[in-house]
Amino acid sequence: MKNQKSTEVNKLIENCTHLDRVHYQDRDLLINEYFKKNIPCVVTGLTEDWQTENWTLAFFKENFGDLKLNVERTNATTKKVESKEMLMKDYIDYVISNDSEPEDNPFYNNTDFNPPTALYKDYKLPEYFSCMFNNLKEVDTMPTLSWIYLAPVNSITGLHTDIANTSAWNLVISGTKFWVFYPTEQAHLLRNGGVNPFNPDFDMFPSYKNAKPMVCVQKPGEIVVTPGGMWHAVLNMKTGVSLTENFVNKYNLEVVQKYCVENNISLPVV
Ligand SMILES: O=C(O)CCC(=O)C(=O)O
Ligand SMILES: [Fe+2]
Repeated sequence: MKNQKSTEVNKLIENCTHLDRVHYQDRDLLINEYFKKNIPCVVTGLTEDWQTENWTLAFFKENFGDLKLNVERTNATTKKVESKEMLMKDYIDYVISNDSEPEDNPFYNNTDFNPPTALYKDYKLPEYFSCMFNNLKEVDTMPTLSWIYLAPVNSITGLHTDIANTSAWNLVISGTKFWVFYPTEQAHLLRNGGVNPFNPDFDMFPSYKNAKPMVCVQKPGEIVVTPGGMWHAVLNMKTGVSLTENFVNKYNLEVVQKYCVENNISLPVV
């Protein structure tokens, strides 16, 4: 990763607080000190008996190569989104060829690809990651709050909060992700997510100078947990595959319900 983003990322890695790592069996610690307090963290050790390490780019190309994917990229300055449809096999060829000559801002499938049902057996979630809407599955896919990302190096998911203030877990299967999180009391410094954390324009967003993000360099086997409503952004420092699910359960239901009431959304009855 040699571009203008890497200078900013190195600065953030050096100067910011890094997320804590907690073993998945430390359930009470996770729930009381992180989930209930809305603090992001990294869960370790959970995937040791999962089969997700078989989910390589070659595996997806071979088994799901003819699926259509939407891929997109956003121009960091103009905010213009460029999107297109590609067959999975062509997109994977693109991701692999990008690895030897990386683009600064490659296309990314971060809005598309729900895990096909056949892959559900490859991972097993603890109760604290369960989702009360899991039984609202579509016929051929996992719950639509679940996504697989096939990420080229340098690809980015810009600053956002997750859907309806749900929380999320995100496993890096291969590759490396860099995360920035802005604790809720700093949300006003981000001007509604307009700022680009990987190349901030301080003239346009002067209040951003006071932001003190928390950061994480996430490696294979590690799961980053994003609390509902928290602004965050991700840069893929290495090409790789990841799996994420958003969830609603007793530990975050209140935050999601509050969002739904404020935005006139009725939650499905389960
Ligand atoms: O891994 C990514 O690119 C994005 C992760 C994330 O924030 C999300 O899925 O909402
Ligand atoms: Fe997110």
